Amino acid sequence: MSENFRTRLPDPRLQPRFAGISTFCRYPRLEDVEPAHQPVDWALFGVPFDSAVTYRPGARFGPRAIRDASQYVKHYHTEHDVDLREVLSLADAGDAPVLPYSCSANADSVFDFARGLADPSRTRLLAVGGDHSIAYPCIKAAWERRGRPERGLAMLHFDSHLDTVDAILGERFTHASPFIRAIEDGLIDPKRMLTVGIKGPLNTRHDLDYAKKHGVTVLTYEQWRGGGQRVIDDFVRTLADDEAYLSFDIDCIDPAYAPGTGTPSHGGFTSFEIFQALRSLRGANIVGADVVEVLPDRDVNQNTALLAGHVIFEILALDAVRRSLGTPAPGRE
Ligand SMILES: [Mn+2]
Repeated sequence: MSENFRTRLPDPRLQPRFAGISTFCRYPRLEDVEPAHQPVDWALFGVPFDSAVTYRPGARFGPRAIRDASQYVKHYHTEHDVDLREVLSLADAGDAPVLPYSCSANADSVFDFARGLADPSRTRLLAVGGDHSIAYPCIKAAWERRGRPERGLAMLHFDSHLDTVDAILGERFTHASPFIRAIEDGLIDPKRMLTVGIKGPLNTRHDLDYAKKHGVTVLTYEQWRGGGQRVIDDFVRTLADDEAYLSFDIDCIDPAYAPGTGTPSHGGFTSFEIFQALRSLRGANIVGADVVEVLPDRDVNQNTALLAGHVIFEILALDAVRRSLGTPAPGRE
């Protein structure tokens, strides 16, 4: 085991990947991180909550399935030429305490857990859902941990859906509402929000009105295919060092590649294309993230959970490559 690794991981040639207790990507449990590697740069945690869904339930089993599937996620990124272990101290902080019988009480519980986790000023958080409702308390925690920036965080959002519905059946904290709540609270700046991957039919022609009225940049999957990558490139260039939160709904990927999700619609990113799109965010200053909506019971082969593990790897690699290129990260100057 090399001494200059910031994350100490079991050697797969000495301890096979199929043995031992599963953590995300085999990262150490937060309480097992040695003092030299604290505070950790990123703490991952599960949020096994799916009571806020509008269609298929089952995302509460996402964190466990992703921990299991991600045992085979390795650590050297060939395209970015960065080894996550060398640059980042990474840990699995377990699961947030969830309250499955109330969407709003659960949001409070997840926020209370996330706001104080590890070192709030230096450790960034990546939440693994759970349904997309869990993004709201996680965005709120990221905003608070970054010192409550007045104009809010920038937002990079991958999804089939806008998730800016005001209320469904009287509930305001469903998985269709995290971004309207975050915009209302000033946690994110809609004028620095990019949503990528919208596809499939919507309920009405007015479903995009709220986002467009507030200045969200919306890039449908078809637009991305038709040369829209330059919209992402321009957006990332304009953001420069602005602190951004990345929210990733696995349903932006085509159900042919990620069938295990709750509100599937066809005609989306292939797994290779989503890696291309994520890699193109290189340079963005990502201060918090989530990966949500994996329903392992809908995917007998667990491809969706493995893909989610790779998406987590891609997100962390963006921060690793940014730091390894010498761009100072807040809290680590
Ligand atoms: Mn969503």
